[in-house]
Amino acid sequence: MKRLLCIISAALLATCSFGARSVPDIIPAPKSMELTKGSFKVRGAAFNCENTVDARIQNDIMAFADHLALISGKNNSFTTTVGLRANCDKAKVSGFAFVPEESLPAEGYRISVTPKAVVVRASSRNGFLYAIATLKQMLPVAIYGKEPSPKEDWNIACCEIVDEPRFGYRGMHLDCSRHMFSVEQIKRYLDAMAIYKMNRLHWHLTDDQGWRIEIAKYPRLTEVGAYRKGTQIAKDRTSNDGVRYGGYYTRSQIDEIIAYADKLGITIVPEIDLPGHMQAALAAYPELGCAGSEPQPYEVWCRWGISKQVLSVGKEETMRFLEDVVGEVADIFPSEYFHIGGDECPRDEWQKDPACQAKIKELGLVSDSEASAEDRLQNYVTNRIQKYLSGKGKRVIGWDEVLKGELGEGATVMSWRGSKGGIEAAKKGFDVIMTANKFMYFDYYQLQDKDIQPLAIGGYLPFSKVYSFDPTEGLNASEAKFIKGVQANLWTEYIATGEHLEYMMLPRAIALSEVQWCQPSRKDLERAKSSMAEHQSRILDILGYNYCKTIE
Ligand code: TNX
Repeated sequence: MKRLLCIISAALLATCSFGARSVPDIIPAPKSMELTKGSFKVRGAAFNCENTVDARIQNDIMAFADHLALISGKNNSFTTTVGLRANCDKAKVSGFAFVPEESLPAEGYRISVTPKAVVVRASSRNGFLYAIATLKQMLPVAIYGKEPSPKEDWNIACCEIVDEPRFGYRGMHLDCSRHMFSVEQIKRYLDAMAIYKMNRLHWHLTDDQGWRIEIAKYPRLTEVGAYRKGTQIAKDRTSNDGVRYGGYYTRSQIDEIIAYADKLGITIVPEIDLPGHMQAALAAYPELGCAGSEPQPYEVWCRWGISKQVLSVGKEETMRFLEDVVGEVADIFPSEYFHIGGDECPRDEWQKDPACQAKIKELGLVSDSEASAEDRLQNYVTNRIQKYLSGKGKRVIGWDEVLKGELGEGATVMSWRGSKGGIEAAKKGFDVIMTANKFMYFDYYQLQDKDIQPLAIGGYLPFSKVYSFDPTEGLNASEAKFIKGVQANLWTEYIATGEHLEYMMLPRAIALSEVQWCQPSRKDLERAKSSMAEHQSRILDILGYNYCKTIE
């Protein structure tokens, strides 16, 4: 009963107010928000921007002003002004005022709304973008659409917002190997991320079941490696639907996606998964494998699971191939981070492969209680690729398997087999991104009743469990500093369409955003759920996202 009353009063607060929504309902919740008296009339308000603000940011602000004008049905002028900042400090401005404030943290911002002005301060482009994202959640949801809606309530409540993220790396991952998604679909994925202030898309571009990025030096990777003869049907690993499946992203499509993401303040982190998960590459270049000289022993895999067919990293030719590939990919993506995979590389073939065994001997690698000689052979690969990429100014990320044995200084560990690997890495002084599968695997079911959901890989990961994730659990304050970010992963073995992809992403990505952005003291599951029911669902509806309507 008490809870019901709470919900009713929250709903009343959210709707019947003096003009504007009296308590702005924003996800992820800002660090602090204090309501003051009155409201600001947005319709027709002038936009002013300090002239020293970067031209690119000015364009972002102008685009927001134009869109607001279109939807609210009244023009918003845009002017750049000298000395605007000093006037803001003296409260001598009216309309919207965007001013730089270097003392604010990276990606942080402040918004001060009075009946006369909305003053927005930030120290970086992303800070301004997040301020705009927050303002949009304070406006009628029509702002997310394309239709002029002048009749809406174009006022925002007066308030003081001070905001900054808890973690600098706030990611979503997307597997485009098992199934491919169109450029348009990836843009929609990015759009949803941007609403919730995420800043990294980890793009899984290669795996056993398909190679999805053109590499000039190795054309067969896409000519051969991008296509499989068929796909297993549902969970039956012996089945094959017999339908050829595949494709890849051309260089210009990749550039288009990078640019689109960048406009939203999102950096794309490419992944080339090595030295396992390489069966598609082996189908294209069998000489890089451990299978010897049999005629074409490989095919792009048509099943899900962990393939035993891995690269023969004992051959110098294979290492050069890897360096060429990651080198070319590194030149395409501006991201400082480069993901080199490293997960699930079975040792079966390496134990028998003469080239790998010769390399183990040459390097003097031995098995001990900590790691096997083959584990150390993977260290050799990881270290070599890391060195190669750092020569190109890149920092590598690896799945937590890379921690076994000796990991090179400066690598970042992505903890997926629970938080264990991340905790171990942080204690050793490595940077960590938490993607613990029990909390962050969006390929799991999100409702208890499996029959009412599309087939999923397994597991049970409802909205509330995502929300409950504590990325620094088990760490003291100085160790917790190594946790640089949080990400959810979307593996797509059982997800073949854009609609299904959105269903798996949403609304769980909304829960994720508060794990990434909010300090624990700001988190409140009941608030997030009611925001979902009252507000976020309407944003998703107007944008036409397919999302899971039930929240558990
Ligand atoms: C494990 S997470 C994998 C993926 C699968 C996923 C399915 C990780 C680094 N490797 O190859 O798609 O499980 O949940």
